[in-house]
Amino acid sequence: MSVVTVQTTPFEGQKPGTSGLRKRVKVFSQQHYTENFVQAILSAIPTGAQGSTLVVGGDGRYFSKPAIQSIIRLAAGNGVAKLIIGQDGILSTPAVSHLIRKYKATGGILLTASHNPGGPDNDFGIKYNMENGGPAPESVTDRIFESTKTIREYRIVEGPEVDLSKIGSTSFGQLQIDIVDQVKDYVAYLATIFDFDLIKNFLHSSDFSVRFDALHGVTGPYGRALFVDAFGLPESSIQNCVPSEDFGGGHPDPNLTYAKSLVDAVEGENISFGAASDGDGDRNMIIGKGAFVNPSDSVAIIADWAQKAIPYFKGGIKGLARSMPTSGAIDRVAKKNGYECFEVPTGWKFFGNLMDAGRLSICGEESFGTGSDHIREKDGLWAVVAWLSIMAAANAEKAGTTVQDVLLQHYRTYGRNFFSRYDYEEVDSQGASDMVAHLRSQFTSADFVGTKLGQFEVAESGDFSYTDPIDGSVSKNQGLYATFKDGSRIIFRLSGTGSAGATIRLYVEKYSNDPSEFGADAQVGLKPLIDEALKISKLKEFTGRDKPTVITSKV
Ligand code: VG1
Ligand code: CO
Repeated sequence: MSVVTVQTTPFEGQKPGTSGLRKRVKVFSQQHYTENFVQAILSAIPTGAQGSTLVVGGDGRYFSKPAIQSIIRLAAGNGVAKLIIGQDGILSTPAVSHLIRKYKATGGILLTASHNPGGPDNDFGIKYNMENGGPAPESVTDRIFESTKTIREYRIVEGPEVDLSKIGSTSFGQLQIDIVDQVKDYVAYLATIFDFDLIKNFLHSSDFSVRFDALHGVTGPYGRALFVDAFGLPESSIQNCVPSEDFGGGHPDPNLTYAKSLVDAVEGENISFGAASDGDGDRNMIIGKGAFVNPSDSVAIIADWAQKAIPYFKGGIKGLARSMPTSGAIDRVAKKNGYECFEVPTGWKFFGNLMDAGRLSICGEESFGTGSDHIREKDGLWAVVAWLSIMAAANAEKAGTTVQDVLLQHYRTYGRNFFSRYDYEEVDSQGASDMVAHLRSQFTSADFVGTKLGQFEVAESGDFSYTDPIDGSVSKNQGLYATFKDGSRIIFRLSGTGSAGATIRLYVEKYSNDPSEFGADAQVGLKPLIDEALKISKLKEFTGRDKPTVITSKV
């Protein structure tokens, strides 16, 4: 087997977004397209591809199999020493992060478009993670992008397809390939973070019932290993737990719109606790009967209970963090407990440096992403087990405590940050960028401060810019924000994970410490703010849309 150099020409638009490169399968399956991008990744590995060890796996979506065979040929052609691949090419995003760290690999290649639908007419994605297990920082993704613009050739070793279905070691020319169990290492690791026996006892000694929905994504086998095998719950505690290449034709995004069958089951069957995760297993949604845990509240509540309820944090909390659009609920927990708290741009890659520097333990994003420094990705099942730990601890203090009780108890201590996000998906790109330009000129103008949008007086506004406190790198244009005198806030930004057209995200937040409002529907209190945001943005004029496709808030 010898190295063959293949001539190619660059493709436009291979720029990694918030979390890797995401495009339609039809785009990835063009001749040379996937190979060009993977070669660009291998060329951008800071310590070089030669002699490296890479973890490879993904959510098993359509096109994963041919992509992995390409990666094997390219890895061999670039002198990679070893690939660690999940059986059948399947590994959740958190599991890849864990394996990179556990086996001290050079990095990892993740094959997923996360919460985007899969199948021949839908999305595929490729992302590179570093030796700390976290998504590549912008310095590396920029290098990848530069290389895709000038690429003229890639190097492969030709050979027969590698059978990924059998666990064990095999080789492809000089390249060693280890096919590993998808769930074992990850679930064993979670068992060191949480007290599985305590959770199990709680679930068996109360009438607290659980339903986990994998939305046909990668967490199916992980969910079964946890809920059925480890916690001894019945089959009926899990649903949609057989991964499928097109997620059963659904949208593997755990929110109230796309996880509706879980919401209906929890309400209709009187289930105490419902949870779902996304296609690649890094997101989570937590609900209770009659209760929706807003992700911005979720991370604040986990941070508040962590030392008491989760053994991993017994020794203390190093610091907290959230992405900029995420509500300030976690800031309040940090303030009360004297923890450092960071505000970073959207995307998990910005948390890694803080964790590596020992300044961050728990962090989250409003987009159903929650996690800690146990790995360097957000972790859906970690969040679910964290919540079960909280429920066990809360019930030990007072039997019969519900998810809704935990929420209200938190609001009584800290007040409530009402939060909602409106998504306008696949709008016309030109209209979206014109709208952003229109908003930028207002939000970045010095005259804007002090003006009034209805009842709201602008206190501060701008385009969010972040300077990493560890390495000093600067990320600009991360979202247009306006904060008002009463503490409320609106934010507009364009999504960096879509694959067609543009997606506009509008985030709104308002704080209240009036207990009579704590039980209210988020939409009602936020309405005046949303109306003003829509008015100043001229969203309807620019995009023709008068309704969002997804709303994140209470049912
Ligand atoms: C979205 C979310 C962001 C998240 C990213 C990746 O990005 O807003 O918070 O980190 O998806 O999530 P954007 O640019 O579309 O707003 V997923 O589960 O890849 O992995
Ligand atoms: Co995801």
